[in-house]
Amino acid sequence: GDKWSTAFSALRLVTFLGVLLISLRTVTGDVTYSFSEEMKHGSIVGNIAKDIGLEVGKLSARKARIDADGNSKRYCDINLSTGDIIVADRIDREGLCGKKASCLLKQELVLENPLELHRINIQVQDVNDNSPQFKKNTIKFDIRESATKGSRYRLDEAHDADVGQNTIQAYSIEANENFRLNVVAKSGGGKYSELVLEKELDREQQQELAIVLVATDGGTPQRSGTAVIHVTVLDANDNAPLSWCVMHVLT
Ligand SMILES: *[C@@H]1O[C@H](CO)[C@@H](O)[C@H](O)[C@H]1NC(C)=O
Ligand SMILES: [Ca+2]
Ligand SMILES: [Ca+2]
Ligand SMILES: [Ca+2]
Repeated sequence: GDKWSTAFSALRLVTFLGVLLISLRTVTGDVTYSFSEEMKHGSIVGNIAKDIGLEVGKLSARKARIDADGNSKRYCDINLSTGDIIVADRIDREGLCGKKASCLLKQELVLENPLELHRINIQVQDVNDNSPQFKKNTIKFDIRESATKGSRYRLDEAHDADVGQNTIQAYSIEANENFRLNVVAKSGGGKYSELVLEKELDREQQQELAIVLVATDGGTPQRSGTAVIHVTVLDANDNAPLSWCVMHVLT
């Protein structure tokens, strides 16, 4: 009936407007480049004229320019005499994509007469520009000399803003008499480490220990970060009142 034909005309209008919008924003194929973050201003990402098959001489006449795609910033520029896409603003993978394994930066090439858009996808490659870092420079433990061999002490994790091989791959401690390091892989990815008591502590011999803890990434060149583990050895007698208390409650 009438309702149906009205609905049908409305649908046709919407479709028509949709087609009109699409044709106004003709996107003629994407161009994808793989490019490292942190390259200096003016570095060449690729040659867009060659990649879309447009004569370099036509770039100026068609007012070729780079626009940001969506709400991203404009990171690139075009050299109208060569057709090269060049870096115009710092591309920082960490700032753009954080811990995401893949980082895609979208820009757009705009040509006029007739209007034509080419999407430029830049797959931003990580560079090892961050070192592992511990939240605190010193990690403190008070350990009683009565602590038994095999006792474990979990250490703070270090953080590295890079991804993949460029993030933390290993932890180590400097050689010492009392402790070894155990590295534990977390179920959700990442690693933490713990001190394991290998030789029991003796307060008479040593009241304090300082052991350097190192976190290293797997980048080239490799980067590392350190923290110092301070162990204060407490007298075994210090826990006497506590065990007396426990005994007292138990009896
Ligand atoms: C464009 O490229 C030419 C040739 O490499 C160079 O001489 C010129 O300085 C470049 N222009 C810009 C704006 O980068
Ligand atoms: Ca960076
Ligand atoms: Ca990085
Ligand atoms: Ca790193």
